[in-house]
Amino acid sequence: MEQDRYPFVNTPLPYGYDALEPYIDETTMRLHHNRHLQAYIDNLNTVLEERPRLQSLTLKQLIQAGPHLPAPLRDRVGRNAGGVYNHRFYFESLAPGPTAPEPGRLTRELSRRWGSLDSFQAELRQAALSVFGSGYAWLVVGRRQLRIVTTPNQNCPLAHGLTPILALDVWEHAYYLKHYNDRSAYIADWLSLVNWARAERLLRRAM
Ligand code: MN3
Repeated sequence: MEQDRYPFVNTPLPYGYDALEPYIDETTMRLHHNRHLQAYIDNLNTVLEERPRLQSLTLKQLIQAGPHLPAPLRDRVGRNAGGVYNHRFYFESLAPGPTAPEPGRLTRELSRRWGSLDSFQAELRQAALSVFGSGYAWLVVGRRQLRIVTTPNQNCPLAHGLTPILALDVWEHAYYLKHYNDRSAYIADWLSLVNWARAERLLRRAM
C-alpha cells in the first residue's frame, strides 16, 4: 500500500464524495474523510515525529506493535494508527450503490457459516447495534474462519491477530447528519454500499 509509512498523508477516496448518495450524504463523507480521518493522520504523525525508531514501521506494523509499547505511547500509537487504518478500511469497504455480491467464494463461505446472506446481514446488523458508544462492527477471518466481531473506539482487529474483510464504522460522525440517532437506518444504507468485490479478494488472500 502506498503512503503506508511516516509521514502519513490522506490519500483520496476511491470514489467521489457524493458517490455514495443517497445512502450516505456528501457532507458526511467530506467531514469524515477531510476532518476525522485527517485528524488521526495529523496526530499519528505528531506522535511519530520524535520517535525515529517507529517511523520505519508500516501502519499495520504500528498497530501490531502498539500493545507492546510502554503505557502512554501505547494508547497514543494504538488510537491514532487504529484511527487511520480503520477509516481507510471503512472507506475502501464501500462502493457506489446499490451493490450486490457476485456468487463466489465469499457468498459460499457466508452461506456455510450463517445459512444465508440475509442471516449474515442480520447478525452483522445486531452486532453493529450492540456497540455501546463508538466503535466498529467487522467481518474478519480468524483461524481460517469468517467471524463477526466488534471493537470499541479505534481498536483494530489486526491487534488481535484477525484479518479484516469489511468494516462498519458506527461512530455517530459516520451518520448523524443524515440519519440523526437512527443507527439502524444507517446500517441498512451501509449494507447497500458494500464493496463485495474487494471483500471477495481479501477473503481469498486470507484463507
Ligand atoms: Mn469514523
